Order: sequence, then C-alpha cells, then structure tokens
Amino acid sequence: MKTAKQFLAETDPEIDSACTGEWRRQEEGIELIASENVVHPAVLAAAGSVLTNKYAEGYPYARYYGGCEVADIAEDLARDRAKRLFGCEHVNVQPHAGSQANMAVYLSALQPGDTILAMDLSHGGHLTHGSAVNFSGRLFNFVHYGVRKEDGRIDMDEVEKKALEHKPRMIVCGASAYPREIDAEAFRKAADKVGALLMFDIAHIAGLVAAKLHKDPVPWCDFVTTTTHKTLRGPRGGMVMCRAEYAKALDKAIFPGIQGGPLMHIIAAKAVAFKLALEPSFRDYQKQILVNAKALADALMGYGFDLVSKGTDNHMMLIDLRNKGLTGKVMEFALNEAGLTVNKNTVPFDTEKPTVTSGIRLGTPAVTTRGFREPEMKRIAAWIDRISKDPGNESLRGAIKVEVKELCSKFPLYADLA
Ligand code: DSN
Repeated sequence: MKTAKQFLAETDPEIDSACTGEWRRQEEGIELIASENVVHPAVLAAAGSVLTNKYAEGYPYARYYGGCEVADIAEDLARDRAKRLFGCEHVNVQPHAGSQANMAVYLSALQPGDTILAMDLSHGGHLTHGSAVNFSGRLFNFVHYGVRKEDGRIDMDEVEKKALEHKPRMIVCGASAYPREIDAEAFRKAADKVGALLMFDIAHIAGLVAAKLHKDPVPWCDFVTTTTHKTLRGPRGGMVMCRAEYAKALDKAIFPGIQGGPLMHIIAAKAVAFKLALEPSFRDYQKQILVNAKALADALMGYGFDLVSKGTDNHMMLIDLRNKGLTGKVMEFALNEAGLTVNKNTVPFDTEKPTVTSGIRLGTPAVTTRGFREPEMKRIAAWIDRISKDPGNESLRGAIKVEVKELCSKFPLYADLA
C-alpha cells in the first residue's frame, strides 16, 4: 500500500518536487496575500479525491450522465451547508471560480449591452466588475463609482448620483482591495431609487459574513457571489446565492450557459469547508482575523506607513507607499526575498501603472490560520519597516528571511499531515 504522495513521487518526480517546494514555501514563509488562506487537511483530501473522475453535468437528481448517485450526495451536502451558513434562499455551488460566479449572474439577469454600476478596479473593485480588458467590460456597459480622495471610503452620495444619472439595470458592490465594511442596505436604497438589481460580490469577506461579523448582505441583495478560498478557507472555487425567484435562471446560466461538467472533487471540498465554517470555532477564527488586521494596521501606522482610509474594518489593508518614496513593485520583490509574501496593488488615484503601482495589499487570513496573534503582527510590521528603509539590501533581506523561517517553524501549517 502506498500513499497518493508516494505514487506522485514515483510517477512524476518533477511535479512532486514542485508540490514539495510549494509546501515548503508555504511552511517557511509568511503569507500576507489577502485573498489566500491555508485549507484544512480534510479539504485537501476531498479536493484530491476520486470525485475528480466523475462527469455530473446537470444538477442533483437531474443529471446528463449515469452513476451520479454519489456526486448527488456531495453536491446536496454542499448546497445544504451553504444555505445554513449564509441563510440564503438558493445557492449554486458549481462555479469554477469567482469570475464564473459573476458572469453567471450577469448573463442570467441582464442582456449584453445593459448598464451596470460597479466599483472602479483602480479604486479597489475587481476585473469582473467591468474592466475594459475583461469579458464584463466587453459585454456590458459598465459605469463606475470610486472612493473619496479625502478619506479613501466609498462615497454613497456619488453612488446614488451615478445611479440616477445612468439608470443601471444592476448595481454591483463588493471589492478586492477595500479595507472598510460595505453597507449593503445603503446600496439597496440606491438600487431601489432606479429599480436596479443588486449584486454583492463578497469573495473577500465571505468568512466574515458567514461569522456575522460584517452586516449580513443576503437580505438586501438579489444576488450574492463569492469565492470559497479566501476568508472562507475552502478550496479554490466560486458560488452564487440568490433569491428563489432567480434560482432557475441562475442555474441555467451556469449549466449549460457557461460551464460543462462541475468539478465534483472541488464541490466535495467546498462541502467540507462549509461544515468546518458552521462550527463555533470558525467564528473565533474570523474574530481573530479582524483583531490581527487591526494590530498589523496600527503597528504599520506607528512606523509612519500611510494606510488607505487610515485603517481597516476587515481582513486587509492597503499601504500607499508614496510617502516612503517606494513603489509596490519594489516592495513586493524585497518582501518576498525576505520571506514575506504580499502583492503590489494600485491605490486610489494611483499615478503608477498596474505593473508597478504605488501600493501593497496585506491581509491576515492565512497568518491567522497558522496561529499568529498580535505579537506576531508587531514583528511583521517591524520587518516591513526595516525592509522599507533599505529594500535593495540583500544581506538585510537574507537576515530577515532567517528570522521569518524561525518564527514560522513554531507555527507549522500541516504538522499532523503524513
Ligand atoms: N485575485 C483575487 C484577489 O487577489 O483579490 C481577486 O480575484
């Protein structure tokens, strides 16, 4: 008898070595990318299960292939648990990713060419919220709102003004680089003024929403989309929740509209993640994400870093590096060399191009999973400060990398995994 890992090592040493190298990178480095997390070994097991072999086009008990009786159980479990977790009327767990989740909503509720009001990518929105280089911006007529220059927060007066001016068929809220809570009720009011549908993309904050630490958007929205791998801590994937009246159209938009066979191994892994998220300890985990984010933000501001909106209400923060004379590109590289992984990110009203940027985005979901608390947040801020003063200094980066590795060794990610 051999483990799956042993089979991999014997069959494909190159890919085995890539998998081992990535496992080591995750174990030995500090993951601060706001959209990443570390899944439970049970989620890994389901994602690597024989369900990957199964075609199950259609939905439970109405499939286009035989032999789906076990796939039906897995998908039903995922759907039932998602409904309990979020209190939604209907859910579709088949989207392969957040992009497909958003595409399915647009295609089920709108016609190509329709107007959608959403947050500008350069102010914290997302590619699928109408970027010109994305399917969304090519198929639909997006108009955008942003944040105020003075305080980096969404200006609801501007949202309402743009809604009245452009009469969108849909308003989209939700963001991928916005550190403050988003008020679904306020967006609902704006949508109701012009008879628009409301979609909230909660991909980043899904865990906080499930834990009821951010105001519940489900009652206010026609559609709520998410990914399952960020704060929610599941496998990579997407999901859409909606009111019962849109269920049929949504399901048709996903299959056969934009996808073929669902990824049954990933749906099973989503079910496992939802089971874990229904446990009381998940709420404690989400609370600690917030405590850690605040601790990190406060410590960074103590070193003179300029945080967009001067802090955070969620799991992430956005540092505007211009007062330090640095770019996102320089800091992303220097921090990575020191064992701290972040992504460069445009800041609102950025003057650098997206491949350079003036900012970096940091998040606490992954470090909280590995057990870091406030003292570790202070150490991270101190390392970021030291690097920012001399990002080109190779020996400094090397010395910090040793310290990072030493800290990480006390907080193993997969200590119990054979
Ligand atoms: N790429 C994701 C993020 O990092 O926020 C959004 O899709």
